[in-house]
Amino acid sequence: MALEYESLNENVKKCQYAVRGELYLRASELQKEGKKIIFTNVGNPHALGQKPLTFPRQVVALCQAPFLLHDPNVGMIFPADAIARAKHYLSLTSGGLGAYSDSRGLPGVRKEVAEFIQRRDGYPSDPELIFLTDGASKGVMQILNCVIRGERDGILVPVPQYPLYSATISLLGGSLVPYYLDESENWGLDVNNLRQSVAQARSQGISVRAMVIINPGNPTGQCLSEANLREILRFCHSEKLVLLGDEVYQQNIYQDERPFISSKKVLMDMGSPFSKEVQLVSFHTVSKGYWGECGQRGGYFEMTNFPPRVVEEIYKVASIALSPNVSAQIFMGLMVSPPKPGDISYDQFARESKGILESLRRRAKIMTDGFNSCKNVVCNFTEGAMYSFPQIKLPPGALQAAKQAGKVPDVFYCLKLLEATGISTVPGSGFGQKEGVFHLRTTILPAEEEMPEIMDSFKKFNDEFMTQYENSFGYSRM
Ligand code: DCS
Repeated sequence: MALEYESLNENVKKCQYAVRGELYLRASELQKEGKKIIFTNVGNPHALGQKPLTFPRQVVALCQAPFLLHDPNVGMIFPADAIARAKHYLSLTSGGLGAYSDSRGLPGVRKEVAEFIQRRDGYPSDPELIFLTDGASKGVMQILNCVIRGERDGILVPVPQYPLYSATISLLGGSLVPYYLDESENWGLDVNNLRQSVAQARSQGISVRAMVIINPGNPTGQCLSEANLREILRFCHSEKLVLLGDEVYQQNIYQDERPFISSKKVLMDMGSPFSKEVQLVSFHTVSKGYWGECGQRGGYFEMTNFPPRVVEEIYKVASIALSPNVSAQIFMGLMVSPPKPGDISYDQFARESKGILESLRRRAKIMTDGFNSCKNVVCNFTEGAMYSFPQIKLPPGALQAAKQAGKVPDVFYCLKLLEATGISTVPGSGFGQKEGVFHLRTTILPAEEEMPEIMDSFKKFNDEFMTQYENSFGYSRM
């Protein structure tokens, strides 16, 4: 039978991914018609003008074109430490970047990742339990694939969440068990809510097997405290849940009260029995932080407290795809072992990375302040990650108009915003919402110098929108 829409895998049809959904498609159409679009729907820093860090690109360029290493002029174009590093990475491969690696990634790079984790957390890390992946996404998919056996297997996922989780769970035919983050508590996580979510899922015959945390949060931007992480780990221990710690934004921190602390470190600090029993998978990427190398597709995951036979099976699953991208593995190696003080490239690397992070910190503030100055909009401060997630309090007139247009209210608002200003956002419903509450997500990535103008144009649109729809009914819900 031919593959028709009707005969597609139902799980594929059910699966939704709003980050590239209706808003994105309409924005692409408008762009083709010649309208200037500000794409803030995807956390894709280089697409919004962020320059690549010089050192890693020099190293990977040399790895891609190894004949340059034999050119007598190579030392005039590339610094000696980049040349040495390229030779080092090529020596770890079995035939350069054109050869498959082991399906877990190059052993030498996995060792560098393990050393990074050990330096970061102060606890040993075993390269045999680290798998390199094509971006964190592929790692998340591999692990969920191993966990989900059918629709009665549930995964606890924060709401709002990044739709990689909801989409993959749908695709694999599992059940998403939501737990709600508390917006009025700066998107904090209340363990009592978790208990309720699990109890409710169990009463429906669902066996809850794993829990996802995103720290720092996407789309919510909060940084979890050490105490909160401890509670979560204790909860996973008592409920026998695998914790999936999505820590892809660990370099993106914009406040000083709560620096990033990894789930692995907190778990190890808790000591026995937790440190020996809680099963944890931690994910990281080269796509975020001050690297923003989304197109390179580099990531890793580290497994803690998994029996060797399970690790073997996950290895088998990874082997079906033969090998993660080898150039991406080198980016990962470079990210976890960047130039050190005293290296020729250190000053430039430190200057570039500091410049990006400081600008992101300023942009986080400009955005939050901008949103909070708008009528019927409230926004928690972006403590970390790359997004702002303002709540939009839509008046009844707007809800009515959205209904007439056959749109979900936040989609209606975001489409109007796009048409009026060219700002392409993602409606909050794409990340999950409480009933009757509306948000949008925007990245904090537009160029800093363009930020005031973008926020002015947002404010102008929003305030006019609110006035129009409040007046259309003569009253406001607020
Ligand atoms: N986890 C989270 C929480 C993410 O936000 C993303 C990407 C990923 C994993 C996957 O990243 P990589 O596969 O590139 O490593 N975030 C998307 C987003 O919300 N906007 O842009 C991409």
